[in-house]
Amino acid sequence: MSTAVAPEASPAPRARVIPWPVAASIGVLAVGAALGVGHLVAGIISPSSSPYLAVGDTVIRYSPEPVTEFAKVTFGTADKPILLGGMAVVILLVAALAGIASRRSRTPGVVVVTVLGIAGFAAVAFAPSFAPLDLVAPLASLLAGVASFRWLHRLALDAAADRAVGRKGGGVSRRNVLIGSSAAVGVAALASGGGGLLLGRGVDESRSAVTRMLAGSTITPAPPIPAGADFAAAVPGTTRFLTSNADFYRIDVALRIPQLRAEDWRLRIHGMVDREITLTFDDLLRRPLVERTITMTCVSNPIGGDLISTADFVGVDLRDILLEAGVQPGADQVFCTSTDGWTAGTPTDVVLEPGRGAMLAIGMNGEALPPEHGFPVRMIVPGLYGYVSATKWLTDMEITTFGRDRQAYWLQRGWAERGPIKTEARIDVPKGFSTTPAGPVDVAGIAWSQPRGISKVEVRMDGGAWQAAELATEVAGQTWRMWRARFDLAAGSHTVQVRATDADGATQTEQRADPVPDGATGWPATIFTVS
Ligand SMILES: Nc1nc2c(c(=O)[nH]1)N[C@H]1C(S)=C(S)[C@@H](COP(=O)(O)O)O[C@H]1N2
Ligand SMILES: [Mo]
Repeated sequence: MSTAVAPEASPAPRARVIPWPVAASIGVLAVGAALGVGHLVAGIISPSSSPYLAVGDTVIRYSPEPVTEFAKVTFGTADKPILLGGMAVVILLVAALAGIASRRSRTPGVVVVTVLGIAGFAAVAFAPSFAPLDLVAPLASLLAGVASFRWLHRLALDAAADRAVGRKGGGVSRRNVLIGSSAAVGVAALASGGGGLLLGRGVDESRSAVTRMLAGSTITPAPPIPAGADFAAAVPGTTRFLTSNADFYRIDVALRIPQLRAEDWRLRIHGMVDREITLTFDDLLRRPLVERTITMTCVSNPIGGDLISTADFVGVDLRDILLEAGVQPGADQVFCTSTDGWTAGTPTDVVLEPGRGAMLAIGMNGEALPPEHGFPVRMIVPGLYGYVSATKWLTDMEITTFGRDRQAYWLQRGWAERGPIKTEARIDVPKGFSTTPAGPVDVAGIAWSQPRGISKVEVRMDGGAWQAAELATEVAGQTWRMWRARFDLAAGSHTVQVRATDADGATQTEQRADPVPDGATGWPATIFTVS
């Protein structure tokens, strides 16, 4: 020591440098605290106001359509966890770099943490379902991030200064204060994030209660499914007629499944109606409950794809409700909004078609709707693709026109205004590029043309003559229908093709089309080998 001045009064300036691993940890801890606190406060006030989830939603919203389509097809339902996980890695990496850039001065770190906080703030503020109270969570998140960064940074500088002059200090060293404080921030970040997740749990109880209520209610049942409705027993690998809830395809843009209890649910029906109606869940239970077997289909389903499933849905008739509200002349769009801000526009004439069976569904395959399929209430219109009709977590229904500035989510992204389901078929067996032993070869699959139904399915092998497939017992026009055929084939490579004809005699087109803008078309083909 060449100086007589006390080290704490004037430490050598060069000595106050935070070692880089400590600096990186401070950045990560501060941003972790920001994310956790934001999630917790959002859990208390409004789950969708979590800045982390709002940023993820924004990324999806502004991703070009081919990117979201790619993610949907490649990762299926795992696309959101993968996005959120990737976001976490990127954010924490940025946080670590911000920490390292702040080894001497806290300014770079404070700036980066603030910019991240503002990004979360903006994502919440510009979310489609924004309400002013939603700003509390991102604000708390920003403050928690900046405050923890400044606090830990100061402690780290102190500890660095001590280390530079080799001071051990009596009692609690400033190094230990830093370690203890860092641990506290880390634990608080994890606990608040976890607390935010737990706050959605009241919904589980609400769902169990609805399942019990449905079991005790009088429901007009759907006609029983005949034994011959599928070939699942006879031809292994083919589709079962009813899809279990766990296997039912899922498509939505919700990062976090909306947490809405049945007792808190309201549906406001307004706009071009004679009488505005607000329905509670109890109101629905007091109406006649019907069960309908319906095959739902996603417009994004590629030829041969599996975005199609069938279930027994229980709910109330939507046509009756709209007749009570009194739809005014010219109102050609039923514009629906879900709690997460997603929207769909359904043609009014289809909803009001007497035999169509449009419904507000509350039950699915003998239980309350699963959360991911829209608990507590969703809409279903047989014969329309989901994006124009099947709003999950439905809370608002505005009767309006397509012409006004009410443009639904996927319309803004280039998909068609009306989404009638196209007549299509799929080959389930044999699987593409599989090898089948010589002998009779079963070819089987599904065909659909909701709400008309299927009258004929034809199959041809290696470009030969079309021959009629055997059809399973028809269940209803608004469900799929299974088919099968048997061929004696020589060893070698074969290509089988299929085409379906609807109840009106129209055969599905051979013309290949992508799902965008109104559903894929073309005759499916499967190449396989007989050994
Ligand atoms: N709230 C909400 N409802 C939604 C969607 C959505 O993204 N958000 N996606 C729609 C689409 S595109 C389809 S195909 C169906 C799928 O319903 P499912 O996930 O229950 O199979 O839900 C529709 N309802
Ligand atoms: Mo869809």
